[in-house]
Amino acid sequence: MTTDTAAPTADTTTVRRPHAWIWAALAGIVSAATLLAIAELFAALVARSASPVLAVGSFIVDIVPRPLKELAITLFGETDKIALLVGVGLGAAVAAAVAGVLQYRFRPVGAVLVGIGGVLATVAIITRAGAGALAWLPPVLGTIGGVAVLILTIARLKRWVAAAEDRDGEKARTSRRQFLLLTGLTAVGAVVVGVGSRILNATTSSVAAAREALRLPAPRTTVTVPEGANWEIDGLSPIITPNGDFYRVDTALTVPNVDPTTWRLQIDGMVDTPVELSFDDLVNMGLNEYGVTLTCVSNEVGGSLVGNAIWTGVPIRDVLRMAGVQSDADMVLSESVDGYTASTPLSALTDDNLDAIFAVAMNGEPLPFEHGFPVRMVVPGLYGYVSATKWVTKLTVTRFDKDEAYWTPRGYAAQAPIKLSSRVDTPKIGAPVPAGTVVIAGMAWAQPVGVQKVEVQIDNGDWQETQLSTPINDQSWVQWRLEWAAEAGSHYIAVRATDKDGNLQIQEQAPIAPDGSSGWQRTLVTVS
Ligand SMILES: Nc1nc2c(c(=O)[nH]1)N[C@H]1C(S)=C(S)[C@@H](COP(=O)(O)O)O[C@H]1N2
Ligand SMILES: [Mo]
Repeated sequence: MTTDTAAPTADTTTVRRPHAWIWAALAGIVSAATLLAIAELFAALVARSASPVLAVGSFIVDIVPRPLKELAITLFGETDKIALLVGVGLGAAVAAAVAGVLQYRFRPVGAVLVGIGGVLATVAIITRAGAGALAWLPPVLGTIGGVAVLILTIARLKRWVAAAEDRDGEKARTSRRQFLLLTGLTAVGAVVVGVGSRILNATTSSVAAAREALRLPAPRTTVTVPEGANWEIDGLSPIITPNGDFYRVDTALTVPNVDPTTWRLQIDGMVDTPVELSFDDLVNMGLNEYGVTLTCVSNEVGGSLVGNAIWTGVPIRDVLRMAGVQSDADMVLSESVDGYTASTPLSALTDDNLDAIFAVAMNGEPLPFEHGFPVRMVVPGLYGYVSATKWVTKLTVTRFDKDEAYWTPRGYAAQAPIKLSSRVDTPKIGAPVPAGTVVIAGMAWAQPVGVQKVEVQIDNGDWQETQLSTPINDQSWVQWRLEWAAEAGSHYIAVRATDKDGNLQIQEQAPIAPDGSSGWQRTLVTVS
């Protein structure tokens, strides 16, 4: 757009005035890119958690109101985190472009704005849980670099514009070249350094090696999946959810890296003696296996935010006993390394008949990073957000009237038992099935008492009892199946479960907030 086509040096008519605002906006973006690149570089070197984009993203995760968060999850599904980061990036780019223009027009306003942005990012970084002592360094160095780039590039741009306005062709070309050279090289450098550092930061974690090397003591008791527990039916969920297929829900933008050799679990609050355990201390208390189905409060009727695994761990009650819980306490606030908290009724953790555990392994391997490595909680019968804290490092014994957890001020109940539920896995809505014998099958769960029966209703017919697979235990879901002589046409299939206490699944529909969805799933099947 500003190319002076093979212009003879003396011909002043070819000196064109640059599109200064566009170049200023670009310089602003390059300045922000420099800020981020320097910060990422030093984050990779001295403080891995000090990435400005991630810190600002995490800050946004924490402050966005619940309806927006739900919208984000429904719009973007499991990619909501990537969508958020892209959004943060685009927002930063627009702000940086504005800062560039302001610096050009009203010096030094743009530089001051970039400085303020850097300070805010620094605050977002150092106030996050788990921020190290050097966490301020990357964003501060980045901010200095970003401000310097903005001041220098805009100064060159001004020289270029001034020369063009003076119709001084020689000077205009020189200053133009100097501006483009500085801006271009800085841009390339920022992209190379920034992307390289982020990749370095994300891929060279010593924790991955620590997980590979981890050898856990053999569990003293194991869970065997009984004969008849798992039917292999097309479309039906397996009774044990493979780790790679297990749903993931958390507020962590990047998965926390926790080194088991430096990990500590602290128990304090309303206890006789605060306790601190290392990873070895914990596993040396003796490991057992437990089959437990985990469910998210955000699971809609018929949804897939539920999975079942064999967890290896240590009962939480044994650890609480070491600390000695005071009699007027009624809640345990568990906290993860990234500051997330959950409020669990004390009784759910101390009950001798319910095995709430600190889990260290999932389906026979150390916890995957996304599922809480090295230690997470698993509590039968409670939704994950009030019990299943991943990357757990601290328990505070307290009271519901004294403390609250992450989701409590964000529209979810402080206490939330999992609602008795059933779901149709096959046939799937929208996938036509041929007429004849069709197997209708799905899953049902009723922690902590177990599923007594599952019934299916086709169109407006009678409720028919289905066949249940052999349960692993009462804390694990079961499969159910029913053979159906399907005739051509559209049919509704409804399902409902009853637990072993005789409670029928709630028919009334409820949304996921504040304490979990309810309603009988009804799906439409086309038989051809
Ligand atoms: N540290 C941490 N732990 C957490 C959460 C979180 O956001 N951060 N989310 C909870 C929620 S809402 C659920 S449903 C379960 C999900 O566990 P999963 O991702 O292993 O399936 O983790 C729980 N533990
Ligand atoms: Mo959840």
